[in-house]
Amino acid sequence: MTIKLHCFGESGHSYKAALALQLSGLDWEPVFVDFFSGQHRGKDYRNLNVMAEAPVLVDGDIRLSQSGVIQQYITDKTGKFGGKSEDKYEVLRWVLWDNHKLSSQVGMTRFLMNFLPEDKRPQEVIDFMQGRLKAAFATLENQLKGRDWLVGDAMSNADLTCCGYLFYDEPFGFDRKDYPNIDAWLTRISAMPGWKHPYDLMPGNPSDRA
Ligand SMILES: N[C@@H](CCC(=O)N[C@@H](CS)C(=O)NCC(=O)O)C(=O)O
Repeated sequence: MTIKLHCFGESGHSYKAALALQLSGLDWEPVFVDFFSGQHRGKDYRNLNVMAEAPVLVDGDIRLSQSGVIQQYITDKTGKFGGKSEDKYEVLRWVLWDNHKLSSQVGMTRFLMNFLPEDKRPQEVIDFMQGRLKAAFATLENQLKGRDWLVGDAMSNADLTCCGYLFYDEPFGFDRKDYPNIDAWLTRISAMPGWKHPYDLMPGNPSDRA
């Protein structure tokens, strides 16, 4: 049975799940969530996910939200991206760090800078968030010093979670040129067979609302 992922192109959190599905080789298809019309706040969507967030994975009777949980489900189903058994907690550490310090803050900053009407963009908040993000980018850059992958010697959910927002071109205070280790790592990920940019992997693109 084809796995369904409720998602949308602008969502880096969705991309973390979509990319793991895509690279795992599982049979899956995206289901568009019309986030910018508020679909995720509606009753039907809340019945799907009480947290009112994308992504949501549906595989038969199984329904999961939270990209990190979905990634773990894909690992349990395929044996891929979990890292060596002794690295299991290290992978989890990076997934939790990403959800707290990296993707959540990039997602918010990118939303404020790009998807809010120009006259509603709160510059003070954006400046504050960019300061926080600089620290997160530095953490990632340091971890990747002298290594190909965040944990162990192969791509794992640690990489699949942390890269989620960093392939997007909309400005959020990140320039790959400033972070050579992150830049090389993103190039390594995008060289994986089957890799696609978020806007090529999931429906929904800022140009749809232009
Ligand atoms: N930690 C969650 C974050 C999910 C999330 O915040 N998704 C955004 C879309 S990118 C969302 O649906 N936000 C709804 C809202 O904040 O109202 C995950 O990794 O799945």
